[in-house]
Amino acid sequence: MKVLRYIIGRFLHILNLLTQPSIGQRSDESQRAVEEELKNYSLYQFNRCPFCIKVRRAMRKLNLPIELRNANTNEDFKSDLLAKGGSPKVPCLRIGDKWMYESDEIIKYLEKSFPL
Ligand SMILES: N[C@@H](CCC(=O)N[C@@H](CS)C(=O)NCC(=O)O)C(=O)O
Repeated sequence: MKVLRYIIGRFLHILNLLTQPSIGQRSDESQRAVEEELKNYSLYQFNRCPFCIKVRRAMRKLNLPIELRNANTNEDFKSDLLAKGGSPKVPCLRIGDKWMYESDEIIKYLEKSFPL
Protein backbone atom coordinates (compact mmCIF):
# COMPACT_ATOMS: atom_id res chain seq x y z
CA MET A 1 0.00 0.00 0.00
CA LYS A 2 2.81 2.38 0.94
CA VAL A 3 4.65 1.54 -2.29
CA LEU A 4 1.50 2.08 -4.37
CA ARG A 5 0.91 5.45 -2.68
CA TYR A 6 4.52 6.41 -3.38
CA ILE A 7 4.23 5.46 -7.07
CA ILE A 8 0.90 7.29 -7.52
CA GLY A 9 2.25 10.35 -5.69
CA ARG A 10 5.36 10.43 -7.91
CA PHE A 11 3.27 9.98 -11.04
CA LEU A 12 0.90 12.83 -10.08
CA HIS A 13 3.83 15.06 -9.16
CA ILE A 14 5.42 14.54 -12.60
CA LEU A 15 2.08 14.87 -14.40
CA ASN A 16 1.49 18.12 -12.54
CA LEU A 17 4.89 19.47 -13.58
CA LEU A 18 4.18 18.57 -17.21
CA THR A 19 0.71 20.13 -17.28
CA GLN A 20 1.13 23.32 -15.26
CA PRO A 21 -1.87 25.67 -15.68
CA SER A 22 -1.12 29.16 -16.93
CA ILE A 23 -0.46 31.85 -14.34
CA GLY A 24 -3.35 34.28 -13.82
CA GLN A 25 -2.82 37.96 -14.61
CA ARG A 26 -3.61 41.13 -12.65
CA SER A 27 -2.47 44.70 -13.08
CA ASP A 28 0.96 45.32 -11.50
CA GLU A 29 -0.64 47.43 -8.82
CA SER A 30 -3.23 44.83 -7.78
CA GLN A 31 -0.63 42.07 -7.89
CA ARG A 32 1.61 44.08 -5.56
CA ALA A 33 -1.31 44.56 -3.13
CA VAL A 34 -2.13 40.83 -3.26
CA GLU A 35 1.50 39.88 -2.63
CA GLU A 36 1.67 42.27 0.32
CA GLU A 37 -1.35 40.55 1.87
CA LEU A 38 0.07 37.09 1.16
CA LYS A 39 3.09 37.81 3.39
CA ASN A 40 0.77 36.70 6.18
CA TYR A 41 -0.01 33.36 4.50
CA SER A 42 1.76 30.00 4.24
CA LEU A 43 0.72 26.63 2.89
CA TYR A 44 1.76 23.58 4.91
CA GLN A 45 1.99 20.81 2.38
CA PHE A 46 3.78 17.73 0.98
CA ASN A 47 5.23 17.89 -2.54
CA ARG A 48 3.53 14.73 -3.79
CA CYS A 49 0.21 14.84 -1.92
CA PRO A 50 -2.60 14.99 -4.54
CA PHE A 51 -4.69 17.37 -2.41
CA CYS A 52 -1.69 19.69 -2.05
CA ILE A 53 -1.04 19.53 -5.80
CA LYS A 54 -4.66 20.59 -6.36
CA VAL A 55 -4.23 23.62 -4.07
CA ARG A 56 -0.88 24.58 -5.62
CA ARG A 57 -2.46 24.45 -9.10
CA ALA A 58 -5.27 26.75 -7.93
CA MET A 59 -2.66 29.12 -6.44
CA ARG A 60 -0.87 29.23 -9.79
CA LYS A 61 -4.09 29.92 -11.73
CA LEU A 62 -4.84 32.76 -9.31
CA ASN A 63 -1.22 33.98 -9.31
CA LEU A 64 -0.85 33.65 -5.54
CA PRO A 65 2.81 33.16 -4.57
CA ILE A 66 2.08 31.83 -1.07
CA GLU A 67 5.08 30.53 0.88
CA LEU A 68 5.17 26.72 0.77
CA ARG A 69 6.15 24.90 3.96
CA ASN A 70 7.02 21.25 3.49
CA ALA A 71 5.65 19.52 6.60
CA ASN A 72 7.12 16.21 5.45
CA THR A 73 10.79 17.17 5.43
CA ASN A 74 10.92 20.07 7.91
CA GLU A 75 10.48 19.06 11.56
CA ASP A 76 9.67 22.61 12.70
CA PHE A 77 6.87 22.95 10.16
CA LYS A 78 5.58 19.49 11.04
CA SER A 79 5.42 20.23 14.76
CA ASP A 80 3.93 23.71 14.24
CA LEU A 81 1.21 22.22 12.07
CA LEU A 82 0.22 19.73 14.76
CA ALA A 83 0.67 22.02 17.78
CA LYS A 84 -0.86 25.21 16.36
CA GLY A 85 -3.09 23.92 13.58
CA GLY A 86 -4.40 20.99 15.61
CA SER A 87 -3.90 18.22 13.02
CA PRO A 88 -0.93 16.83 11.05
CA LYS A 89 -3.01 16.78 7.86
CA VAL A 90 -1.99 18.64 4.72
CA PRO A 91 -2.77 20.81 2.90
CA CYS A 92 -3.30 23.45 5.57
CA LEU A 93 -3.40 27.16 4.82
CA ARG A 94 -2.13 29.37 7.65
CA ILE A 95 -3.48 32.92 7.58
CA GLY A 96 -1.89 34.66 10.55
CA ASP A 97 -3.27 32.76 13.54
CA LYS A 98 -5.93 30.96 11.54
CA TRP A 99 -5.32 27.43 10.26
CA MET A 100 -7.54 26.21 7.44
CA TYR A 101 -7.70 22.51 6.48
CA GLU A 102 -9.40 20.72 3.55
CA SER A 103 -8.21 21.39 0.00
CA ASP A 104 -11.68 22.27 -1.33
CA GLU A 105 -12.24 24.79 1.47
CA ILE A 106 -8.83 26.36 0.88
CA ILE A 107 -9.42 26.69 -2.86
CA LYS A 108 -12.89 28.16 -2.35
CA TYR A 109 -11.46 30.67 0.12
CA LEU A 110 -8.62 31.72 -2.21
CA GLU A 111 -10.93 32.07 -5.22
CA LYS A 112 -13.29 34.24 -3.22
CA SER A 113 -10.59 36.36 -1.55
CA PHE A 114 -8.33 36.90 -4.58
CA PRO A 115 -10.43 36.85 -7.76
CA LEU A 116 -8.69 37.73 -11.03
N1 LIG B 1 -9.83 15.72 2.62
C1 LIG B 1 -8.49 16.22 2.78
C2 LIG B 1 -7.52 15.06 2.59
C3 LIG B 1 -6.09 15.44 2.97
C4 LIG B 1 -5.19 14.22 3.14
O1 LIG B 1 -5.63 13.07 3.21
N2 LIG B 1 -3.89 14.49 3.25
C5 LIG B 1 -2.93 13.45 3.52
C6 LIG B 1 -1.74 13.57 2.56
S1 LIG B 1 -2.19 13.19 0.91
C7 LIG B 1 -2.34 13.63 4.91
O2 LIG B 1 -2.25 14.73 5.41
N3 LIG B 1 -1.94 12.55 5.56
C8 LIG B 1 -1.25 12.62 6.83
C9 LIG B 1 -2.17 12.47 8.02
O3 LIG B 1 -3.39 12.32 7.84
O4 LIG B 1 -1.63 12.48 9.14
C10 LIG B 1 -8.26 17.37 1.79
O5 LIG B 1 -8.94 17.41 0.75
O6 LIG B 1 -7.44 18.25 2.08
